[in-house]
Amino acid sequence: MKRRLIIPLLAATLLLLSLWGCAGQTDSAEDTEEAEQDLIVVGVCQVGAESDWRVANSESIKAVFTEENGYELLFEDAKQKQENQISAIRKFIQQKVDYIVLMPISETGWDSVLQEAKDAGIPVIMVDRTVDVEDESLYTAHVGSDFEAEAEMAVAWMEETYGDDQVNIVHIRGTLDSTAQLGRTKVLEEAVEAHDNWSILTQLDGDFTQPKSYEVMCEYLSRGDQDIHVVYCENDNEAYGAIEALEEYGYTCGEGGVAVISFDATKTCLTLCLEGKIALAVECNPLLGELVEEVIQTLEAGGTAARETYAEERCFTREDLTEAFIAERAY
Ligand code: GYE
Repeated sequence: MKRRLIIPLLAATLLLLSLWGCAGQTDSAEDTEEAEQDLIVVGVCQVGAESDWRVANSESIKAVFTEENGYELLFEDAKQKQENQISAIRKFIQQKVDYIVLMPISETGWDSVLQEAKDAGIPVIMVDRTVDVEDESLYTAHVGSDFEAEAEMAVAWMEETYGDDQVNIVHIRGTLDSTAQLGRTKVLEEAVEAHDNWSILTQLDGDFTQPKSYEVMCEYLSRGDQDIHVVYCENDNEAYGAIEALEEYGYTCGEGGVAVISFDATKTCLTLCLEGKIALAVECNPLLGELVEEVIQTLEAGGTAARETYAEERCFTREDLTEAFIAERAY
């Protein structure tokens, strides 16, 4: 339901005009009507604030969906719980928002609540991750990243770096059943299958957070000396936790030591990459606000939004980076 916003400046001008005795010359009721603007009400259901990526993603959404841009933003932080996301969607339906934007924590378990949104006639736009539903018409569009393509960049780098040498990999997974985890894991596992000289020493669950990754990595390293070549972390914060644990246990990260691979490539990660502690940073662009707005504007104009919109992404090694480049990055 569109909300009416009276633009204060125009209202004040009308008041002044009437005080100056000009009101008789204009139809003030009509002008007031013209001074009103429809706000598009957008209910955003964010995963939480588990990573630097997530914080940048929320900021990008909040920067776009402002009253000045014609929106009323209802923002819910689900604190990394799917049940909170489901309750938030139900609340948005009751509030009769115009659009629901969902960053789904996991891929499964959405069919009924999305059906409720569909029955209420509210388009749902998936952002960042997506969902696995039987009826694809339960959501209108997806704006995010191609997580498999990201992981292919990491695999290509490993092929180029290690050639026929043995590669022992510690794999720290992100939140299980999230699109980012599924894509990044699938490509790695398939590549390990396809390379006789690659093996996964262990798979740990870091839940995309630094403390969890530090904890599981410490637990693994406490079992004794490991011959680790690569630690494949499914996001930056997991990489920070892993590095902390590795260094505590006497490993060197970088040149002549363990190669840490990270996804997101936020500023701190790029700085660690420039310092040599992170070998490869695969970019995952969190600045999705404007792309989401484009979808909403297309729908507002009666058009059909693209089913999938992927942000452009690349990867970085130390050689690609300078301090100035990192300083200029928006996230
Ligand atoms: O890589 C991670 C975040 O889904 C792309 O979630 C997102 C991932 C991102 O917590 O940092």
